Amino acid sequence: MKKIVLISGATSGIGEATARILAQKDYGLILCGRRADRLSTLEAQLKLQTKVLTLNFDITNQGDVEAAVAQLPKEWRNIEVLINNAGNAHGLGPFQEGSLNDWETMIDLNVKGLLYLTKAILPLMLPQNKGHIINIGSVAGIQPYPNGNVYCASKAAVHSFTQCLRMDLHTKGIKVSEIKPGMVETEFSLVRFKGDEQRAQRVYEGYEPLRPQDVADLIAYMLEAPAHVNLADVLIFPAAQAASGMVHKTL
Ligand code: 8X3
Repeated sequence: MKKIVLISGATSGIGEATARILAQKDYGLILCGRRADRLSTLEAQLKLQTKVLTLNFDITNQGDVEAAVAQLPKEWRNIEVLINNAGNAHGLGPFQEGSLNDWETMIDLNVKGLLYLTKAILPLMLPQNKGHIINIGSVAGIQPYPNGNVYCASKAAVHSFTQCLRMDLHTKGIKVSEIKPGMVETEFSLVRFKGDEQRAQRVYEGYEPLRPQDVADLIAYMLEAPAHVNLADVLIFPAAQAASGMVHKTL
């Protein structure tokens, strides 16, 4: 096995696609997620290609994050790559009509969860004097859009934090990168619109959105770049997209 990679939010979308591509490339995979059934299915499939360990915990609970990392067996502790992928949007509407519960969920998951996991993994990475942390942000973090309020703010926090973390770690041999995807067809809109399939589908109609595999390919490329190269900050759009909310649809 080439390197040990830990992926949060590995049970669907970009996280799952990344696990599948890195398994083909012989990385050892620690797959994290809340959906135990999906984790075991993925583990059973990917075990045919590489070494896999699954960790089933809630990233928004700091105690659970610490406990999950503390219980890693010795042979899995040399984590070289952390992919902070877990994150979601909940709701899309004017701030004044927003739900406190949705805001808490996004801040807890997109911001605090990412911080908890990074804090827990760094003590394993720092003694190696090498490593790579890839945070999955969003174009929403640099180009906020109407009704995106708290989601955009949470991704702006990821963007700002990633830049600071790169400064804090650049003397420690640890690369820090951010990927900011535009429109990617995953469960993202289904979650954002609380299971409303028609509304979610409309987001991806009339153009070819990115697939989770497109972002996973980028992650693999970033990991396989020469040691002296860091793709520090990458915006990735489908060809039909020019900016947040600006997609050329042919409907
Ligand atoms: C996903 C892209 O534009 O829907 O973060 O926020 S967007």
